[in-house]
Amino acid sequence: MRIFRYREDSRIVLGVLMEDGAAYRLNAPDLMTLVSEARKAGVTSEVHIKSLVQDLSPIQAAPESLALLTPLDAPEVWAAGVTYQRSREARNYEATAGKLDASTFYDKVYDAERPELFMKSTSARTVGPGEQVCLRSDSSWQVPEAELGLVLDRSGAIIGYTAGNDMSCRDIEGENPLYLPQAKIYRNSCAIGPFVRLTETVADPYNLAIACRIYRDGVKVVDESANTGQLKRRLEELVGHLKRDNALYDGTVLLTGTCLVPPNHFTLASGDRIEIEIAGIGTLVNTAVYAHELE
Ligand code: DO4
Ligand code: MG
Repeated sequence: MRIFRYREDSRIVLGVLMEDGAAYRLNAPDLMTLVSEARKAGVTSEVHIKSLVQDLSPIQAAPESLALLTPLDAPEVWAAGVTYQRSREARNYEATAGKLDASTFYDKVYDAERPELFMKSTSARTVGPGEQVCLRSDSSWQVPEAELGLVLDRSGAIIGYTAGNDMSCRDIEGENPLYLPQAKIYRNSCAIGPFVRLTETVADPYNLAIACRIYRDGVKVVDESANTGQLKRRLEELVGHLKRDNALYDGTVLLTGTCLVPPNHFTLASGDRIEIEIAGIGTLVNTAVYAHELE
């Protein structure tokens, strides 16, 4: 069961896509309201939503044909780093190709008890499906990072899963790890969506195929795939560190790190179409442009 939002005229509408492919318009303002209604009723969100749609007629259009938005307004997006061997190798490569040999930081954090966690985005910097993500004008080595996103409530409970893009500047981070915030946080540097799949409807979050495809002028120039089974850490472990002596807000998203890095010679160009697909969760599509080109 997957929750989405779309724009209809000037209104934001909440929808649900059921396992049989039928989609319904929900009479609720947002995902977190549904979750708290379900808790009050003592049932799972899945059971609650099934009861809400039982007398409704499905939406005639396929969700993908609607004006999809971020599935929720995430007040904060956090991200984990170097949680996959592929990311560790990529960081070591970019750090040693730059001015500072910082490989030891990435190797250490991969094995350390404490994971790398960083503030990735605020709701104003986070875009949804079909929107433009930004390239930095001061970087010449930029990539999307395809990541499984956890949608959390204020207690750190995992409400659902979404697809995320942790846009990254490999040259800026590679020059000096202290530049991480500039390599990671800037205008439209994060995308999430289009769906949140409810936790109780995912059989095994450690067995989700993830793919990242990039098209330039209609030609596929990157086609990488991996699986969340390669994740070095448990999801609860990442959340446990995130909430330690920290305040979480309902709808916070935690991106769990990338298992997909384009080949080292690749950098994004303006106009590239980025597709991030997580099996059973959804496909997030965005176009990359420089900030001054934003529509
Ligand atoms: O260490 C830098 C960030 C790593 C990251 O974003 C990732 O592994 O996904
Ligand atoms: Mg990342």
